[in-house]
Amino acid sequence: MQFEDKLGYLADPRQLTEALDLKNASTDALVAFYRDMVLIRRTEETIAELYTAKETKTPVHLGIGQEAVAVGVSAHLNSGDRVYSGHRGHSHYLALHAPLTAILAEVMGRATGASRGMGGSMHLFAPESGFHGSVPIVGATIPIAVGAGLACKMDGKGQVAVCYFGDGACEEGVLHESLNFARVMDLPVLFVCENNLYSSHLDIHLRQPSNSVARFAEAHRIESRVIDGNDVVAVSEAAADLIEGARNGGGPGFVEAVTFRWLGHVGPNADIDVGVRRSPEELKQWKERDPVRRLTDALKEARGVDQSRFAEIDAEIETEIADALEAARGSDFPAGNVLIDYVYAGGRS
Ligand SMILES: Cc1ncc(C[n+]2csc(CCOP(=O)(O)OP(=O)(O)O)c2C)c(N)n1
Ligand SMILES: [Mg+2]
Repeated sequence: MQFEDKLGYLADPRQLTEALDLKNASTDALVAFYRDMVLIRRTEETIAELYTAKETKTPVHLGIGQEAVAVGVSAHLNSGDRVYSGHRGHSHYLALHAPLTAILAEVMGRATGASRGMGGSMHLFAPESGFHGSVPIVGATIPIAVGAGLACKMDGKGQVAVCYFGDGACEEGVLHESLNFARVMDLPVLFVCENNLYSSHLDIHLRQPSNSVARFAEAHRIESRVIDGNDVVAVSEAAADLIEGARNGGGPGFVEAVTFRWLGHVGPNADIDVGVRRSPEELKQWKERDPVRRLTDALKEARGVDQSRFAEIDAEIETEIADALEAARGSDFPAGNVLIDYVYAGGRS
């Protein structure tokens, strides 16, 4: 079989390493993107440290290197919109400014966690921030987001549902059923695929006849954008267009954001020893496409933002994380007798 390299330069980490083209985005909005991306990265680095120190009570799937996707999409969401995610969902939760203490407490198994300390990293929940849940079953939240899209349409208030998933989820039948239903019913759903070219340890070229997944959207007549997922401006532009269309009755949209995770499938190691083709060279090249560094380079060069502004934000984030960590560590573990209280809606009785 001939493998189709449809992504070309988007999947070649030696390309797109230069400063971003900031287009006409405002400097304030771009600095806010920087802040959100650094908050996500530093929180995930903190979670990695907690994991290594055996302070976590859960496996952790880290998305360091992929921060631009969630930040670019979330910039266009309003209160009342509903976001769903999967096993690698920290960035999707944090980009909505969902509570920092609750995510740290959750991975540490504490009662103040986002799922009361009983779910772990892959069961985050913060509906007051628009995050309606993540679950580890690959593809499982996609139809739930479509159901939320149906509810948004029935409510008629111009709200949208967003579902984040990986390239691996395109190998689940439910994605295709969901795309079809969303199209046929013209539902306001944004499907966001973080195509990091790997599912667990398996390179996409060993799993698919093509490295681009937007063809599945095309098959269902859903408008799609295939973009550099490490370019927060490109993500923001694509999301803005498709979300606006969905709010105005145009039906679903699909973003294929091409990106790469710097760490391994699960845990804080790099997985360069277990992967097929995931070599130290490839990883080093992908780090050259760092979404944070490309944004700061552009803000310095094109907008004259001083390094001291970034340093100030970094310091604020360090304090924010330290405070959240202290609060999480100070929280109790859930009492053993509450274990089945939340299995069924309405509680035990
Ligand atoms: C239905 C199902 N099959 C298999 C798994 C095991 N599994 C967990 S994550 C994962 C890989 C998913 O890859 P992708 O969707 O590309 O997301 P990424 O990890 O790259 O972010 C697999 C196979 C699972 N959790 N659920
Ligand atoms: Mg993947």
